[in-house]
Amino acid sequence: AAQVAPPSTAAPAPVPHPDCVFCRIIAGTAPSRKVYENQYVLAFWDIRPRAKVHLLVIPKQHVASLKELDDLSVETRAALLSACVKVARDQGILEDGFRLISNSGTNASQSVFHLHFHVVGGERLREDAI
Ligand code: IU
Repeated sequence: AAQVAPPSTAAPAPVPHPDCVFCRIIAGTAPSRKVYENQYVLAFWDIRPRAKVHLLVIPKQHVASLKELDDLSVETRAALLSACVKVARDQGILEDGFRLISNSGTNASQSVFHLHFHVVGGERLREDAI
């Protein structure tokens, strides 16, 4: 019988964006404290944590911000949100409550232009913090 390859479920290899620090973290050429990774996303500690738990969840495929969300595959979009909840649960901050933030663009003071979600908790957060 002819051999038929099973349909591929692998995500396409991420295309690194030149001079993007988060693309370097994904490539392993810049350091980070990783907590979770799958074929679509990576989660790691924010280098300057502003709460007891402060993680970043990013897509492996480079897009600058939520403005470009539709450039990501539907699998990646789903994986991003699921990973945010998973890392919150793994850090033990799901029950007491946590915050999920993505600064997008100038008015939000976005500083790294690779889409990322801040997963913040582990303590009582001020209303105007993070
Ligand atoms: P912002 O939402 O774009 O303002 O957040 C960028 C975050 O990336 C900020 O909290 C930094 O501390 C964090 N960060 C990091 O974790 N590792 C890095 O190498 C760099 C920034 I540059």
